[in-house]
Amino acid sequence: MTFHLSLLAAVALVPVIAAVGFAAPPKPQPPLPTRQQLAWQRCETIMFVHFTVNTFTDKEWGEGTEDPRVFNPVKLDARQWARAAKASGFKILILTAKHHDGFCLWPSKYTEHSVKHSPWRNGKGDAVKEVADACRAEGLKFGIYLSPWDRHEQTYGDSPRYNEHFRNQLTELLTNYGPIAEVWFDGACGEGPNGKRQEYDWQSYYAVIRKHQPDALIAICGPDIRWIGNESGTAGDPCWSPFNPADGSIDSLQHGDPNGAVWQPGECDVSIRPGWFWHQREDGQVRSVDNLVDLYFQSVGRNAVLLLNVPPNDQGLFCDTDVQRLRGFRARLDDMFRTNLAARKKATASNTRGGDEGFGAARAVDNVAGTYWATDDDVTSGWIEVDLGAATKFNIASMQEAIELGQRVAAYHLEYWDGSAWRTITSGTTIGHKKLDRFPAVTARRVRLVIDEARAGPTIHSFGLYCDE
Ligand code: FUL
Repeated sequence: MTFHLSLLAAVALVPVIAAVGFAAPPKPQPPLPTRQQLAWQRCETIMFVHFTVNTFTDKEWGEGTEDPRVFNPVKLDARQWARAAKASGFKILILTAKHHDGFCLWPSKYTEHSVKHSPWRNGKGDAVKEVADACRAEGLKFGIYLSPWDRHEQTYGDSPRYNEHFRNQLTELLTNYGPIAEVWFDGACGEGPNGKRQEYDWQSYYAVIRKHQPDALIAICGPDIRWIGNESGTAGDPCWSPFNPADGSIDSLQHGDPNGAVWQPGECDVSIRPGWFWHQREDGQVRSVDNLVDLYFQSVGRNAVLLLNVPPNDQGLFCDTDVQRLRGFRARLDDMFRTNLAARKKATASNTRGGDEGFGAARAVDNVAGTYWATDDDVTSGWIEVDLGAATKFNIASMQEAIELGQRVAAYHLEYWDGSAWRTITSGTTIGHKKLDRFPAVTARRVRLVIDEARAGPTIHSFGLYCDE
């Protein structure tokens, strides 16, 4: 009996399968992100923390001759930093373990120029450990900035010896402080006391990282994440994650390269204040909430990651103003993106992969991880239309590609039906992980995201409409 029923069911299903079809997913379009790059991109906002002797000497670049005794952040509370980062939606915190002045925030075995000769915690302190622990306690990932340029270290300029010194310090940081999500290498380089210019052995540094922290991403002077080409928090438009590392031009850093063979997404580093380090005179120059929101749109909203620096003061605390602005920033974003007006609304498409609703337009508005609208392989342009059910006002659009299959879209526009014709609202180039557009409010019931050009059939993970008033 059971057998007959299931046979019947199977027979009944045959025509349905034939009519609708179960399509295979689209072939990935290389280059592709690694699992670690994908997780990193989804973090969206990362906090940078610049802290060293400069915090006490009012400098941006220390000379390397600073007396370690100037370092005395008597109220240092890394939990305060981590709480502020967490509460404002940051997912990773990157600390300057050593800046260009060479002063180490941890008691390195390889130098005397560190916290161990400071009065802070009677020379028994380890700021890297306190920050790493605080991050973990708050559920943040931890990253390190380690400046290759070291204006204190005597072996600097004696290339093989300094490279070994640098690898030793890197090893300390990578083996004593738990998982490291990101290692940030600045490219600054100078002459050592011997009058010679240091030649960094990058490949050997990378090997140390891969050995001890295979999940860590190596940023800027490294293969995994590219610098966006400025320190103003603005990605290019277009902004491709495919990249051609042989082309180091600012233009290519800004925009990436649709024909690039390597997946190297952009990171926008910028400070909440004019300087990277805390200066009392800049206490009144903390970015406003609106300005921070603009940064978010220009970085995360253009397929990059925002790396926002918040410098602790000479007490070892984030200033109240900075904390309030961070809170305001997150509150604004939460308000803006609270209600997706397109969510689970009726959606149709110009083409659906194999006629399979598993790749239908509804997947772009279902708010489910891992689903997306996809077209047949030979179809590289087309649209999805959302019927909002009633005339609805909106002024922000959010689009996301399923970048695990590669970045594809090169040009798109948004349009609405005004009762007699389709009218363009806004147009753009790349989408990638996330593209955000703001425009004068439109009130409409039917809205289309039109993909005008793509490197392969588009795969749209999400399409959202919001009203920010
Ligand atoms: C630069 C450094 O010289 C600045 O001091 C800062 O650390 C910034 C993030 O990178 O190149």
